[in-house]
Amino acid sequence: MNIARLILIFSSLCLFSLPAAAQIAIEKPWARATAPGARVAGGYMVIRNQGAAGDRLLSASSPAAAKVELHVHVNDNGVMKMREVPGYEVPAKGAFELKPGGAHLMFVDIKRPFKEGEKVPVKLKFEKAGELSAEFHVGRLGGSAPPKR
Ligand SMILES: [Cu+2]
Repeated sequence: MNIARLILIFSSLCLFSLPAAAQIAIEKPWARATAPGARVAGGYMVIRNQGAAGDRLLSASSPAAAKVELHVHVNDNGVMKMREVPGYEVPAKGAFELKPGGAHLMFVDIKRPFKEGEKVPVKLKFEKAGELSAEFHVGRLGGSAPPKR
């Protein structure tokens, strides 16, 4: 066995031992500030998958809310409605975007209002990448883009 072949074997071993979490990046996680008395809040981000295999966001949780659901907006006879879904598919070498009016994390029964400038910790559980943590920066009430940071 020559050296070049040995190096090839070692480098492919290294590739396989790369933790799957390194393949998933959470970009610009943010949430909307809430109106007084609101029980829910929306969270948004771009989930980028640098890996060669697709992954799936299975669930999310946060100490700031009783639960965090994965929601999408669907057009039901001309009326936009939110619906909970069991996961978001993140394609290989691709991305899945959560944004106002589209897919979003729904913080349900928030413990206190989300105030602009705060950060909300969230744990995201992926089928392959496992658990990742992200800090959602709270932007304006009704804002449509991530806050500047
Ligand atoms: Cu929702």
